[in-house]
Amino acid sequence: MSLSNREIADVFERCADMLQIRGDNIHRVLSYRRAAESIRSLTRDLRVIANDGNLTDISYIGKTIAAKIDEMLDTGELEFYSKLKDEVPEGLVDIMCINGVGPKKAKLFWEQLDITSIDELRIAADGEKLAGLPGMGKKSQQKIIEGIEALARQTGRASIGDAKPAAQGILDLLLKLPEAQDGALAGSIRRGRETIGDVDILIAADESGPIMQRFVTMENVSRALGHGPTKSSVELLSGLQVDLRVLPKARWGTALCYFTGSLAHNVKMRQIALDHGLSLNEHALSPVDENKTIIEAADKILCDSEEKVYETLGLQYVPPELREDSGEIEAARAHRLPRLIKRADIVADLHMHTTWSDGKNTIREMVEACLKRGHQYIVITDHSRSLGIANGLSVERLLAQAEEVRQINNEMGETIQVLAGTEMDIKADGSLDYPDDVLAQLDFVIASLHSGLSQKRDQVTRRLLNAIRNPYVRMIGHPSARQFPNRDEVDADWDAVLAAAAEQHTILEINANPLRLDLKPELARLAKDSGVLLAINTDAHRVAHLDLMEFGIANGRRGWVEARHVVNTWSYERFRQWLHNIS
Ligand code: DGT
Ligand code: CA
Ligand code: CA
Ligand code: ZN
Repeated sequence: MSLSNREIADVFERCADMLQIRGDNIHRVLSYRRAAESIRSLTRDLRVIANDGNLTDISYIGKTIAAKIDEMLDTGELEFYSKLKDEVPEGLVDIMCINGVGPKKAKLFWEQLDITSIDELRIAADGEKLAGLPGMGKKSQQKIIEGIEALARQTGRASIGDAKPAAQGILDLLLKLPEAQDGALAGSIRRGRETIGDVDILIAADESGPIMQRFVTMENVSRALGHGPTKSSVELLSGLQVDLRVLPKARWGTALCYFTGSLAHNVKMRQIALDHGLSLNEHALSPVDENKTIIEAADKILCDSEEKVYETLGLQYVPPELREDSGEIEAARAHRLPRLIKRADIVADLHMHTTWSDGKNTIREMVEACLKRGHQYIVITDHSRSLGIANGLSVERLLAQAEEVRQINNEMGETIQVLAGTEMDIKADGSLDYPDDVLAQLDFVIASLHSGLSQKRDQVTRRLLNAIRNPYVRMIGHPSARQFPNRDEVDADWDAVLAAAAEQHTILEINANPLRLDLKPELARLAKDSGVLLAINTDAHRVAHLDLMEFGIANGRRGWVEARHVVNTWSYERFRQWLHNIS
């Protein structure tokens, strides 16, 4: 009966959709949307927070929403939601998931044709009933049919690991056209989100025709969803949707800002602009009168760079990964934004696998590849014995591997330091997979959860604390064990885990694999604020995975992480000293 954080967030999200269909004030709609987002990014169970009476400490949760959370936790239901459902059929929320159908159209179909589900909409479209509606036509009716088909093929949000290379490929292709003066990825990809709803690309050009033409006729397009002079959309064969906007270079700054988002960041930026007597949109900053109406006679301020937009509003430039309205605007105003970590700060990778367990390349191949990528030191960390499916190493094999690692390290001389380690399983019963006298023979020990992931909170917490407190464990790998798309993070008392990690100087990993990105940004931010050391590692199972580092960096940046919080930015000398001092 008791609802999870995710279920409560879903209810608020649906309330927002229904309020929007009903035509409620946008601020009211947004308040539910933001509450849902805020709940999704929580690191603690709502039940626990509610018991402490601290719900209103959560960002975007005021008294009204807090009372609704309490109601759902107590009864498993929400009267407000039930009443909304009496007023606005729930199926309309599903209809709004169709590309090109917003609240206005959903309402139109409902009021004019009594349509309350995607199936009914499909029947109406096939029967040519939509074309006659106000503002609709044969073309928009056909678009709806295609939208329904696309939705049926869609499998939710794409991983950034899939979406980003695809998006970059398209951007590179368009930038080769002579008309293209500049270009960038925008939207959630630019902000480095873990999953991507659709890809947003911007190109600066005076003449958009040839660019749009090239875009809708790319080889990997399954269908064009729209083709116009300023905006076109396509669906790729992979199912991924891509929006392209072409605009004049003089407006590049405002456009890139606007289409990078997030929506919540934009809303706040617009408010700040109004405080300066300006209206901000994708085209310009325009002077307004006291009624907030644009003064047509006044000169607009065009911004050809994002820097100029922020500067005009008296703000420090905000890196895209921070644009989530989670304190970045306040920090930018005080010129106190963090100096976020960059790829160039990383000089090591502390987590990778080889053919000794479930990796695809030998130790030597991994070492050579890391040398090529400029790493100063790395640790070879294959799986431990209880992980049979991953060909985990027995004690004998582990020690034999360590010997081979040291031999290769000698051969490499000063070019790169190769350390012998393990990714040891924290077993379901809470014990560790190797005894201490074995761990003592290794240079670096990771402990990770791979099984018993649905255990109760106190059980999982106890396992993590036991690993953190072991004198040989230096790092916890992918601490929450989440995996996209469908494995949720473990339920653990993160306050206790972070406190113990800080006290024991045990590193918590930010696993860079785009299917993990674990610690998640919110937890990484809490961790560094609690004095926990972090490391950003690829967990590579083959040479190509070593290039996934950029996703871990983006994830860290979303968690406000700086180079000084991350041990694999340290020189080898400093890292060696640190290992020496704590053992
Ligand atoms: P996604 O695609 O779900 O992963 O997330 P985004 O953030 O890429 O969202 P998307 O593609 O719908 O829109 C791209 C950006 O455009 C978004 O981050 C903010 C901006 N944007 C979209 N719609 C609106 C709007 O109605 N008002 C404002 N101010 N900005 C908007
Ligand atoms: Ca997008
Ligand atoms: Ca979009
Ligand atoms: Zn691993």
